[in-house]
Amino acid sequence: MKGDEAACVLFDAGHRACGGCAAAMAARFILEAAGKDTIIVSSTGCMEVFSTPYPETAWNVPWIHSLFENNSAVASGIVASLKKQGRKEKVIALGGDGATFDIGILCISGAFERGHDFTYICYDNEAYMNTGIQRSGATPYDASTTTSPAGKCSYGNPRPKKDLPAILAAHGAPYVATASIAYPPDLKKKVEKAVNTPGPCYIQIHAPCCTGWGFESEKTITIGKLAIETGLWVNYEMEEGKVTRVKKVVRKPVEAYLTEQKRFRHLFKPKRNDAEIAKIQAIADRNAEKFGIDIKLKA
Ligand SMILES: Cc1ncc(C[n+]2csc(CCOP(=O)(O)OP(=O)(O)O)c2C)c(N)n1
Ligand SMILES: [Mg+2]
Repeated sequence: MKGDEAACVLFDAGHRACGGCAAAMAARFILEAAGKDTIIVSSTGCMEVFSTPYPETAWNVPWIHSLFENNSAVASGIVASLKKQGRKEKVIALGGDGATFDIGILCISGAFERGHDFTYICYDNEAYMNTGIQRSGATPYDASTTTSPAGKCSYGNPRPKKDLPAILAAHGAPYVATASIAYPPDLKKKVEKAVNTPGPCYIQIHAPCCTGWGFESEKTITIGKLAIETGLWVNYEMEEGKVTRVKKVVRKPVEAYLTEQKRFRHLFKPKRNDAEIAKIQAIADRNAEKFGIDIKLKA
C-alpha cells in the first residue's frame, strides 16, 4: 500500500480507462465503501485491462486476475482460506456483464449455492466492450452492437435483458441490489451493506459506456440518470428474496434516454420507428408497475 493510509486512494488515478468511463467511477466508489481490508478478484474485461497494464496497477488493495469462467470459484477459495486463518478481509468478485451474465454464470451459481461469504459486483455496461461491443445477455432490447447490428433486416438486439438479480435472489442470496454510478452515495451504501451481510450478495451497477453506447464522455452521469428517470433501469434492494427499497421517479418517456445514444439511433433515423419505440416504452411501463416506481404528481 502506497503513502499515508488515511489519505490513500484505494482505486488510484493514472489508469487507462476512456474519459467518462463509468466502470472506473464504479471501482473508486466500491473501494471507498468497502475499505482497505478488501480483496478484489477481477475477471477479464475493460476494468482489468485498463487498471492493470503490467507492471502497473491502479489498485491499492490486493487484486487477483481470474478467468471469465472461474471468478467466483477463485473468490470462493479465498473466502475459505481466510476463514480457516481466522482473517476478516472482505472478498469482492468483480466482473463485467459478459463475465457475469454469460461466461461466468456457472461458477457464480455454484458459489451462491454453496453460500460463501462474499460479494459479487457486476459493472453492467451492457455488452462485451473490451473486445469491440459484442452483445451480451445484459444488452437491452433493440440496442445495436457489432453482433446485433441494426440494419435493413434488424432493429438491433432482438432479446430482452436477462434478469440476473432475480436469478441470484432465487439462489437464496440474503442481499441483492441494483445501483448506478449516477447516484454515488446510494451505490456506496449498498456496497457497504453487501460486504457486511454474511453470505453471498450481489450488486449490479449500471455503467454507461460512452464508447460502446455512442455518447460524449461528459454525459455519463446524465445518461445514468436518464435510465432511471425513464424506468429503463430501476434502482432497488432485495433482502431475503423480497424487494424492500426502490428509487421512485417522475417518469420521462423512453425517448429521453434513447435519443442520447447512437446504439438506438436506428429507431429515429432515417425515420422514426413508432412500433419499436412503443415496445421499449412497454418495458419501462412493466418495470414501473413491477417495482412501483412512479411518483404520482398532484393535479
Ligand atoms: C474465455 C474467454 N473468452 C473470451 C475472451 C476475450 N475477451 C476478453 S475481454 C472480453 C469482453 C468482456 O466483456 P464484459 O465482461 O462485459 O466486460 P467489459 O469489457 O464490457 O468491461 C472478451 C470477450 C477471454 N479473455 N476469455
Ligand atoms: Mg460489458
